[in-house]
Amino acid sequence: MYKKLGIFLFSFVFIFSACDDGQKKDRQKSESEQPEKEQKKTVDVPDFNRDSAYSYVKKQVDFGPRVPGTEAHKQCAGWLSNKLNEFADSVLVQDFNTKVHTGEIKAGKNIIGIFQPEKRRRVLLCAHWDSRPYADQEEDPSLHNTPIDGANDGASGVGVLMEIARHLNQTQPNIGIDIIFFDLEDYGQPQGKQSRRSRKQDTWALGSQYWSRNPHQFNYSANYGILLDMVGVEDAKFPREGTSEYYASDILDKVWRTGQNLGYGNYFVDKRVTGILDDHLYINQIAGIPTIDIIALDNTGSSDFFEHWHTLKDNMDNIDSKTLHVVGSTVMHVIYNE
Ligand code: AHN
Ligand code: ZN
Repeated sequence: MYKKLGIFLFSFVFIFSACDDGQKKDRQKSESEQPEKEQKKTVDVPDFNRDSAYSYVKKQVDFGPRVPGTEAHKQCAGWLSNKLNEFADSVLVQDFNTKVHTGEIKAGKNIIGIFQPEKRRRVLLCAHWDSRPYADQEEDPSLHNTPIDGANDGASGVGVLMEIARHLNQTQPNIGIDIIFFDLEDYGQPQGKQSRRSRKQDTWALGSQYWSRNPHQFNYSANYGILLDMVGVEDAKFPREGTSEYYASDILDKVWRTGQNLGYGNYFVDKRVTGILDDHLYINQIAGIPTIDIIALDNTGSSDFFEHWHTLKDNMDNIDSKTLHVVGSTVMHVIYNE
């Protein structure tokens, strides 16, 4: 028990209270005094800036592959926590050690930004920030041990959330938001070669598994969660993914309806596909927070991942800021309307 607490280390990067609390309270008061009709008026949602989001994606990729244990990973963690701290009320870095599929122990960092901690109603937004150590979907086997840029697979979701964080600092929604950048999502066991007996369980999403068992606050809960994964390719198709449908179909409905009403029906498609093992699985199963995954699959409409998944072509050449905007503005419309 104490041992467990012992490794549950938080480094408080900074806690600062530069927020104009007084002003915030006045704003809330005047809102609640408005007649009911007025309150139902559609709210002004700040404009998600696609160039800003793109620059946050590029910044991460410029560090090099963010593979746990490397200098690029360390440098990027520093940038992410400092940047998030410019926007959030506080940032926590949850350090943990975990065994990966090779049997090695790796150090990971989940980076958590907390906005309006006083609010009881909360939404969790998350993405993974590590990148895969293996380009194991390359045709040429000699490339299978090369780490990938993970521009789409990893950096895109984090870039969108960082841009949302920038707005949360300027315009507060009625709910609290927690943003988590999970580490060690993509260290999963490569498929194929091994026999069935040596195939290991639960080798993906290690940061979210850790956090789901050890949330950053005692008794932490959120009303629901939204995971972003691979949200940066041109003409992305986001299907209704099975794990999300099983645990949180009402949230899926709400987000898809919002995207479709904004004119993004070509992205938020009503096609249902089988469940994917991703960070949200453990948030649903262990933390008990209904959480959906906005995840791009192959845009031909099959249920495979996008074309360059786990290859060296998952780089900035294949990031489209229009898709970042589609996802970012949809999520912003959802949270500013809560
Ligand atoms: C599996 O391949 C079982 N899950 C992949 C989840 C993932 C990897 N998301 C991004 N990279
Ligand atoms: Zn991946």
